[in-house]
Amino acid sequence: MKLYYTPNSPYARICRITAIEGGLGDRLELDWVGLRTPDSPVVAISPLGRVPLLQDGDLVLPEARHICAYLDEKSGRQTVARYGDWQAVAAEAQSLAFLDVVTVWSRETRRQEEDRSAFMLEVADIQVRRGLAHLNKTLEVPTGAPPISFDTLCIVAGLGMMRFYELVPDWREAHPTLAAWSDAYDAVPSIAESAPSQDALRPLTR
Ligand SMILES: N[C@@H](CCC(=O)N[C@@H](CS)C(=O)NCC(=O)O)C(=O)O
Repeated sequence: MKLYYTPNSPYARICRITAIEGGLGDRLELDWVGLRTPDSPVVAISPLGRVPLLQDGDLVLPEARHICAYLDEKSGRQTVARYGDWQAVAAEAQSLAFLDVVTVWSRETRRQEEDRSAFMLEVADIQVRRGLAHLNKTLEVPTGAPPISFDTLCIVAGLGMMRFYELVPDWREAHPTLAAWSDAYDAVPSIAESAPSQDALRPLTR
């Protein structure tokens, strides 16, 4: 199995952590690809050229949630909420939406200054701060090993991006429960080793 990824993609990060936690780290070949480059190997098999993208034989599977469900099938674990368990699906969808709005915000900040939309920056700021307040109110700090699920990994990846791009500088003081929750997860080796890094940062291009 091969995962096309970029090191700072939060969606790919979720897949990488899920593979490691499922004991599939050795079976998953990682291929760091360029984005928005016509010669990217991803474009040849998936027209929009996005990551994460999993290839296993003739299967070419986009979307982090589907990839994690596929990895679950291989590992025998369940990290993705099962359709039917609608409360879990709803919680997962909220967490994914949090990651999505953090991603939108971080992308906007990475554009050339003259291309940035003040409106989009303001909307994303409001949404992310609402998301933080919701998470601070609803999450419980794990007492033992933090449960790894697609739901919790969306929050981990969203907070990781938010911190990396310094989007909400006072978030820890404003949301102490969430900060303690985040510290517990950041101590998990697969999460620590997959954190976004300056070395992997690339400018956004068309
Ligand atoms: N909904 C997708 C989101 C994937 C996504 O946004 N990938 C970004 C990298 S983080 C990408 O490939 N962007 C390519 C582009 O913007 O051209 C998922 O869950 O996998």
